[in-house]
Amino acid sequence: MTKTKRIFVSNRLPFNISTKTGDLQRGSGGLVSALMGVHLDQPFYWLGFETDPGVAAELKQKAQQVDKQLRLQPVVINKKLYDSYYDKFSNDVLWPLFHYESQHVLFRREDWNSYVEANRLMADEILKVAIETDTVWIHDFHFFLLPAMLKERMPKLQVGFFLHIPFPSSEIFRQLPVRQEILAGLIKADLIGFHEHSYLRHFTVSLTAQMGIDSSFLRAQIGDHTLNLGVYPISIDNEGLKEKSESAAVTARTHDYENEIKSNFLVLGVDRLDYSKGLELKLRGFRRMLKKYPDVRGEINLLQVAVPTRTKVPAYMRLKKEVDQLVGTINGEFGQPGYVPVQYIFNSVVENDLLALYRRADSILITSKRDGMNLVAVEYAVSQNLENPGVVILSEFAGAASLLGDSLFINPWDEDSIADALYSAYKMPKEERTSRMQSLQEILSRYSATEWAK
Ligand code: GDG
Repeated sequence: MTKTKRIFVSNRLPFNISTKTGDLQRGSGGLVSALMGVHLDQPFYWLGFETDPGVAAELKQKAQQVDKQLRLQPVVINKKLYDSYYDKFSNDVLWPLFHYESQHVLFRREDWNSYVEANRLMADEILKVAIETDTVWIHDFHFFLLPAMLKERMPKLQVGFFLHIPFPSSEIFRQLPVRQEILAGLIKADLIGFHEHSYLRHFTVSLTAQMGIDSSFLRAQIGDHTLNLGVYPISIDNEGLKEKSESAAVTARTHDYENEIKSNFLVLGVDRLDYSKGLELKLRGFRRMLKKYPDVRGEINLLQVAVPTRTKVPAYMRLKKEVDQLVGTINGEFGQPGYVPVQYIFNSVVENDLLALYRRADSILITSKRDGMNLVAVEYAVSQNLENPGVVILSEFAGAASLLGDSLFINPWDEDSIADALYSAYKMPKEERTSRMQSLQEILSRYSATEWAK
């Protein structure tokens, strides 16, 4: 008898081939951080797109070096189709709309056609490796149409779908010209998971408004098909991350940073340079703090790691320019010899450096305008040393806010809210920092990527 297997599907595979060394290299981003933390005790397939056939062949061959259970299945897609389905429809329509940034939406019918075609290509490839008793787990907004495409041809296949970004209010969702087509594709899944209750609620309202389908909070009966719905906040490999952050290599790096980064109170920011992450709001809030609380000048520094993303897209270029200017303005206005308030890195850092920065920083500042979850907040909390922990300052618009109740919450649109939270974090007595962090770590110890996946 053929063994039942699990099949993961995401836009890209979790690895690529380094152009410098030719080695397998882990991809970045929240989805990879979470999914690579899932430990499964049986083989699983992972399908994702790759535009270069040579890289695809190499990926397949090298995959077992990292995990013997993992069977990477690169699906080769033509570059032109990929650009239209991914860069255009997924990233210029679905991403901004689902993050309440309608002004960035650029809908073109031909890109929608590419999205349908790319979903069909992925469905064909899944059906080459799947049998009826398998479970397919689809990740994210790139594949809203896959559940229906799979079920049509293999009705008994178990199909799960997890949305890594917010599901927007029905009033926003209805702006999408292909709103019904998207829902029709998605509702054929057996289970749809969201990070947060409000996303699920928005989804059920749209289901009623657009499709006339009523649902209880956790189930919709659509003819003879039962669609299950659930809230499953994503997590990471907490134990693994904790261990790494206490390792000798990270401890040595943390000491380096303690000597190199001169600051009495270091606030850290780690975000992709995406408009959803609110970097410009973060800088305005930081500037407000320096104005409103003169005693912090010379004391508090912000170190912002801004990871480049979609650098050739005009909206992202404009954002970069605005951020560059704000950094210059703040440093010009409040800098002194020996005190540069904002240090800004437009690059990514390697994992050990990131963990050392988490350990070195006195606070993490997250100002997302909208964020499905936000794993940086989770990672920061997990990596803290309880002997002298830092403070999590978190936007109320990040999904993580529902989980991390002992953070200091801010409304990123309110400069004073950011300024006041920073000042409170700076003044916070050690006992309060410790009790807040203890409670955050306690909550997070109950969540792991593997439990989430189960
Ligand atoms: C999407 C949703 C949701 C960042 N900079 C560096 C680096 N990172 C890693 C972090 C973290 C990940 O990237 C970022 O994850 P987030 O969750 O914060 O954000 P997105 O990438 O936008 O992820 C998000 C997530 O999916 C999962 O469902 O939470 O809401 O938008 O793991 O550590 N890693 C390294 N260097 C960096 O410079 N090594």
